[in-house]
Amino acid sequence: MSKTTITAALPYANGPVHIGHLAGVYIPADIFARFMRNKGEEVLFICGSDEHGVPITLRAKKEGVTPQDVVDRYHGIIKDSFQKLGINFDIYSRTSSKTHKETAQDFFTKLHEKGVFKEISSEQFFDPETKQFLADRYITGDCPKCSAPGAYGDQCEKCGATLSPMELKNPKSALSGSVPELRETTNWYLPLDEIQKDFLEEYIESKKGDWRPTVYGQCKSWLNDGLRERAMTRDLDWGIPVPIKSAEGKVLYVWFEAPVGYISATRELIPESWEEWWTGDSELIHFIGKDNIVFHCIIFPAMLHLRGDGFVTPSKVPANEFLNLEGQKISTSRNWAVWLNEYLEELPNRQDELRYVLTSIAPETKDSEFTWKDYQTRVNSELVGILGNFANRVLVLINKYYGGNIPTYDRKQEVSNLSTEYIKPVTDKLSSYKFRDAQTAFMELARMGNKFLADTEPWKQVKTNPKETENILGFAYEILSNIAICSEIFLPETYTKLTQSLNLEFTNSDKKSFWSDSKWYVPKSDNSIAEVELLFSKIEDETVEFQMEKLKNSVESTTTNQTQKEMITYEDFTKLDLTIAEVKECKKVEKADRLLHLTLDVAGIEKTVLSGIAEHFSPEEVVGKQVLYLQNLAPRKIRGIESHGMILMAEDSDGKLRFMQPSEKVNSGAKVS
Ligand code: B3M
Ligand code: ZN
Repeated sequence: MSKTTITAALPYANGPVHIGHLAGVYIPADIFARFMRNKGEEVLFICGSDEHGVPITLRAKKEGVTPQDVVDRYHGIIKDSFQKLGINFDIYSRTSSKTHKETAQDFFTKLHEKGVFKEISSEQFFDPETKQFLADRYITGDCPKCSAPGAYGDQCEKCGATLSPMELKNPKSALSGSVPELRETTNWYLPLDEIQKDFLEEYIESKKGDWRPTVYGQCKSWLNDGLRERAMTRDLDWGIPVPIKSAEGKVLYVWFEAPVGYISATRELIPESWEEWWTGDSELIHFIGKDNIVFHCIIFPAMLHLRGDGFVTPSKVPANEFLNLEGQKISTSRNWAVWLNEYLEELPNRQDELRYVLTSIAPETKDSEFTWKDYQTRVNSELVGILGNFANRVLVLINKYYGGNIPTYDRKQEVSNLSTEYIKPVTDKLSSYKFRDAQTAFMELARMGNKFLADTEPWKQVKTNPKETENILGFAYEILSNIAICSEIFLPETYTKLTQSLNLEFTNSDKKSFWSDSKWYVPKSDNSIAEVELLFSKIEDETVEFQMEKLKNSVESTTTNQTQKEMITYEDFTKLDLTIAEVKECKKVEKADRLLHLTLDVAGIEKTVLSGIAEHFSPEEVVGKQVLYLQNLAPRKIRGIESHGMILMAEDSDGKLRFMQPSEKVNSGAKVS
């Protein structure tokens, strides 16, 4: 039997995981790994923390701690929260481990010895104060496209333009604030342009019709654009040192070594025979989000192919799209997220509810949406109303009529029909990585059970037709047993509860028959059920209200902090000439919807200002107000009118403008400092 190595993208250890990560990667990966294991396949399920890369050093800098402090904190939180959610990795490792460092350096050395890399010198920004080369994110300046200040070397967050550091106007080092210098540096490049022709074109073509169209399509568009060589080393100090003498001070590019983290985790788990899981006829399956496709479908396969030594290349890459939250993109920087560790604390013993809802809405072929209202509806109407309700009715009736002993019963239903109608749809969907549909097919079992009881009404004929009642409840117990065995891969906590209540232990051969042969399970009838425990309880409105309030508050607090601009010195501040002025006259500006033309009195001197507040205030509302006025702002001609200075306004979270006024009337021209 061939081995299957299943990997899940290594989460950056610069924060907890959130529901977008879970729906996109970790829950589908866990369902699939459980399915494969229960089929009797030889499976390894691999993951770990991705502990290098600029996001981690940025967080460390922001918190005034070391990158190692950051990754130590979050590696623990992430590992613990995955375990509590029942994400059943065979190993959850980390890329700051010794084994990973050795494995990644060895991988690089092997490629280097084969002469794979191109050594290319180029000019990079260097910080003369901190004496280090600057990664793109460490350079800020004015955006060349929209002139917004504070653009990064790789992207302008204001207009979204993708940039290169050389394009920035007035570049500055984000580390020291000094003006960076251009210095020559050499790095080792993977010649993706050459590999494209020699290998990648054919490799990607071979996935046509097999990989999801979104994944295959994205790879094809990169190939059609033509791949370029890509640096696999960086001038950074946090990462894995490049194992070449002449590469002092350089580290391996995080996206070179992170995928090698799957290999080093395997090596850590099975030191003596890890190669068997990465060579020969073993199958490699990567679960990722769509933003990681290029690394897992282009770069890593190229690395594995060039490495040779029998290394296999990824056979499946079921990448998901993105999950949105309450109508907005999930944003860790704006704290617009539902964090797994917080969910587990605030909604204890509701792991399966989260797994169920996120699988129901998983963004398998297009972006999808999580709302707390929908979460409540699905839990209350599907888990409580259908699955929990059926289980409870069967257990209560068997306890009530037979003291908990399962009656011997004559089955009228054909096992082969039941297998085809109810089990095969689940296993077929799982085999084609359609986890949403697979879970829907699983829930069909409970729907069928409820209908069976409603149609046969055992409670009505228990006195008049006891034998028929035994047949009904005996088969109802059989349906519930199939729900139990099936629940293990979607709802592991529910599986534990059901096997306890039903007093059932499924053997490996039971599971293999169910999952590999898609065969309906027939329980032994000389059995008795244990205590009846409700599988699920309702989500109350208060829970939804609490979570919505929490989400709203967390964004406001972050947004407030977020708008803090670059630090200025006291000297900078003293240059501002702020004063209180009085509005003497005010009128609209011809053909300019947003502008008002104001005449101010500043200690008896008249000043003309144009202000973009016409959509918020009428001229009448403004005349007579005392306003905060910046009077030494260089005059600008707007619509042919010379505007002197600026009136300062506060913008509320709902976008409304408010005047900044003294708490009591002061004389016009009063200084503000
Ligand atoms: N650390 C996760 C991300 O891009 C990234 C995955 C690495 S998998 C080798 O969000
Ligand atoms: Zn811009």
